[in-house]
Amino acid sequence: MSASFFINLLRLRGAELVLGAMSMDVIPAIDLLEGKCVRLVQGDYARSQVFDENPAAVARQWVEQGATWLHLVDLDGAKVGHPVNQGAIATIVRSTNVPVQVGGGLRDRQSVVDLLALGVRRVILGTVAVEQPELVAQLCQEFPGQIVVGIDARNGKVATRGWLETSEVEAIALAQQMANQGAAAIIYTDIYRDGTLQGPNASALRELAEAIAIPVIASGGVSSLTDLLSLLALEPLGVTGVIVGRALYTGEVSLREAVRAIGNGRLQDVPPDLGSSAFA
Ligand code: AMZ
Repeated sequence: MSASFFINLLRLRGAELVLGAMSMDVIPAIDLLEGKCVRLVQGDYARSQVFDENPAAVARQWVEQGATWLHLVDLDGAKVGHPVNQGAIATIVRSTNVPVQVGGGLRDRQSVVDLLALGVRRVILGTVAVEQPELVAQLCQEFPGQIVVGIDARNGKVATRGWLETSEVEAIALAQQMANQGAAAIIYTDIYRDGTLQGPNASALRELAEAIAIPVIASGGVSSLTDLLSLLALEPLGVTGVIVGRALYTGEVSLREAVRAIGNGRLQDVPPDLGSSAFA
């Protein structure tokens, strides 16, 4: 076997490593209200719009179009304080083959255990991170890698209980505390931007990502491929994914294009010298 064979093999492995290390998850959001797939504007339950009566069909469509994760929110659950849409969630988990993360109404250990037993890969805790941080610490120990904290901010302060309340807790301080307690990642949502197609809050995301060493997933406001590309500047700081909602449902963003632009196997990461010689 020639030396050039091994050199080319090494180059390919290098490319794989680069591709593996540098890819941002584009995560479609499926918000569930009364078993249907809806979108709200700025989290306002009075401004809900039904996009599809069959969330499992929506989930399958996103997977077909290249989703590597799905983000599910039990909006009824977030409002009333316990899971409500488990039926729809179970159907989605059963009928898709990508990992699913779920938040909304998980306020005690049993709700978390029950969702994980359905095959949900990661759970998202919001309100309890503010109200019972010690429960989050316990759950992080019990389910390492599976507890993600959702920090939903209004002017830098954390909102809770379906975003119907705003606490005095600073988003950054809470993120640092949760990172120290073992959270696998922080999902940061800018409430004023959510469902409004105004673009993500890049400065808040930068500040957050610089303050913690665990991955940050951006959420809220994505309106275009340009918005998604702009997030790549934050990737070296640890922004590893982005949740997209309304823009996918209105067609402003094509999931396939988004994945091709910033997701797994994106073209800009192939090293320039990995030309035809490597494949000869
Ligand atoms: O849109 C809303 N009003 C809303 C929403 N999307 N309220 C809560 N949530 C989501 C959070 C997080 O993923 O973004 O529910 C989860 C937090 O729920 P809880 O019950 O833990 O606070």
